[in-house]
Amino acid sequence: MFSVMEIMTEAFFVWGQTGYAILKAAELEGLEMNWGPIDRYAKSLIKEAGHHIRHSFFTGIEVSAKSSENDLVTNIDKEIEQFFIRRIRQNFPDHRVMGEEGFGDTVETLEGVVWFLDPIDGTMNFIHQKRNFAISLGIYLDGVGVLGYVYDVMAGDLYSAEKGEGAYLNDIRLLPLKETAVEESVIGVNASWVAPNRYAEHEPMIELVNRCRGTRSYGSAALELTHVAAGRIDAYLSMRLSPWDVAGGMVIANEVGAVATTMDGSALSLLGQETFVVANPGLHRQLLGEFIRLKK
Ligand code: 2AM
Ligand code: CA
Repeated sequence: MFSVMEIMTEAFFVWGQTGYAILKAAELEGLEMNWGPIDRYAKSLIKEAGHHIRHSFFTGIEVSAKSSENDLVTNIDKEIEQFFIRRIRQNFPDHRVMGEEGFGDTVETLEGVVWFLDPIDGTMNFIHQKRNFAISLGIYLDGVGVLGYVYDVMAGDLYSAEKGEGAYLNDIRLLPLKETAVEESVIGVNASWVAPNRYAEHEPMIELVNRCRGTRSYGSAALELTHVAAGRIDAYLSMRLSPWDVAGGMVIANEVGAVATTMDGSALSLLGQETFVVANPGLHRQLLGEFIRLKK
């Protein structure tokens, strides 16, 4: 049974600005924000965008370099971001969007509702493998993650979560994480961070790689977060991720009891590039205590 608020909010998708006025009036009357209709709308946008991405393999993909030869973007990344932003602005004019390709808003504070969007997380996989990439979307209210989505486009798997309501892979609820010691853990880590790098001492990372049960590297932070949430790997760490890489996946991982922080143990600011580590609570503590030594 739909609540009055849900019916009014749904109407707003159909009536555009008129519906928006109704929604604002309802908010002003002190009704609590109901995320159900936004959740359904976000899922429908993601599915439509996924269809467009899969179709792009038949129509052609133009690749260009951004900051370096290894930092790639395609016309599809840009088109998908513009598709989301057009729809979000049409239906939620007072929400802001932070997107990787720069078509969204310049977000310097997290007040209100912010959508963090990576239209294609794992662009290199998209280009080279034609799989193992995702649409990543997180919807935050005043800096708190409320809705999170990671859509594995080629597998057709949608990971989603609403704060306090559990995390799902399609219709299947994900189970709470189990604690694991390093010796019985599979760690998601890119080889770059085991080689000398400017962010963290690599010697303890070598020890981590030697002591853990195994390592994996999937090339999409959003998907690696879902692998942690689904218990396929026990931790994922990276020295440099952007808010749109992790915002959606963090809502999902939080719902199964994972801890996600920067490598110095603080909450992510979600306002710029940061170090990142996510794991079950005990392993997270062990990683920070024994294996991560940040350079000054
Ligand atoms: P992307 O594909 O959206 O660029 C690869 O290991 C992971 O790190 C991907 O999630 C990738 O996201 C992200 N990534 C790659 N280069 C990055 C950079 N310069 N800053 C932040 N994240 C980056
Ligand atoms: Ca991207």
